[in-house]
Amino acid sequence: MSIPQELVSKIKLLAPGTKLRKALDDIVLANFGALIVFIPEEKFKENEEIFQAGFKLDIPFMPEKLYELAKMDGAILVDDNVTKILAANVHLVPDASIPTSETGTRHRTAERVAKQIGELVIAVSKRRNIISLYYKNYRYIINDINFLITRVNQALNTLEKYRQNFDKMILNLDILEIENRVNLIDVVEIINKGIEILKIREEIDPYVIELGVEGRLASMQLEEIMVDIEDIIKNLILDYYKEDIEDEDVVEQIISTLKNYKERRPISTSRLLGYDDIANINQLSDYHVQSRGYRLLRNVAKIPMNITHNVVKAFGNVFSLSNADFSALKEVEGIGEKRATAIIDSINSMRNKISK
Ligand code: 3AT
Ligand code: 3AT
Ligand code: MN
Repeated sequence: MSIPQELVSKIKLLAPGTKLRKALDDIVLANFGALIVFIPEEKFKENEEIFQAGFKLDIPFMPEKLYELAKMDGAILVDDNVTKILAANVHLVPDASIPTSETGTRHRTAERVAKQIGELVIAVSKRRNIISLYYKNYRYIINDINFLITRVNQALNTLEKYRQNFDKMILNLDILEIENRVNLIDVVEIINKGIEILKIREEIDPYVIELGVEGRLASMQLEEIMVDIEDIIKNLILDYYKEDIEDEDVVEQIISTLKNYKERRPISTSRLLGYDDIANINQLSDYHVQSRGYRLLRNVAKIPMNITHNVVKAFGNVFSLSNADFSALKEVEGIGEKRATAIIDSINSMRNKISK
């Protein structure tokens, strides 16, 4: 489940820690119920047929005021930046032909108004104590904080284990690359694991956003677990794609295709990498491949992309790069004393892993 960006930005408006959320939580606690439309001031004036009766206000938005106004019948209108309360006790008359799947009149009205004017409408149910958000054609029920925290922590635990695994696989690949013993299966399995990690992250992102200030710690942990992972996957694709590619769009395309697969099987991933001739998993296990060196040069030695391209062109693969001497490296355009040293150090540190 991935939530569209335009909806995410609305969910953020009422995340814990915001004044709006404070008011909504108080309304839920007091068992009032509410119907709140968020709308630019001009649009409110232009749509008299939808916003009938009630009384106009022009007061700064404060949680206490919203709470007091929720005691009244009808809808409350707030400007779309949540800075002003525009009106209260308003009778909403949306186009009745707009379809709605809700039952109560408050929720039916909220859904119709959101669809008709394309703005955010929030309904707080008096009977069920839930906050529903309607925006354009979207409908989203705000989750209970405890549920969110549990869900996010579970995902963080899974991600942490996956990342540890991923790092072990990378360490193993380092050794195989230096010894020139990489088979396609090794590469495909790491890429698939990495994509798995990216997907879990995308799934919990909306929950972390919905948690607002309560999600700060989780969000920091998330960043730490995810560090460099997308770059490593991209460089692995540049390293092992069947033909030379420099085009980052091609790489992005492969990543997004892989993400869209329900499950990632080794053969389909190897096909995406351009190896059309492989028919079964056994072939993958003894299909020898060589890295071009993007991952070593970019992730380990921290060489900029344009210069990395030059180095890859000069040496062709990691194995010959690992046997290059200092002076050969310095002949490459963009490689001076410092970068040559960084490359040699990176190769040596990979070699050291083998002896350990
Ligand atoms: P329930 O306990 O949910 O039945 P309630 O207390 O939540 O009732 P009210 O008694 O205020 O809600 O209103 C009952 C119904 O009257 C709900 C709605 O169909 C209609 N109604 C009330 N106020 C308005 C209004 N301003 N505009 C349109 N319909 C309204
Ligand atoms: P609850 O879950 O009971 O809170 P509901 O969707 O069942 O909501 P109701 O019919 O019980 O809705 O109506 C509850 C209140 O919603 C009544 C009124 O204050 C408000 N309301 C309903 N329809 C409208 C409307 N068209 N415009 C303004 N306020 C409305
Ligand atoms: Mn009701």
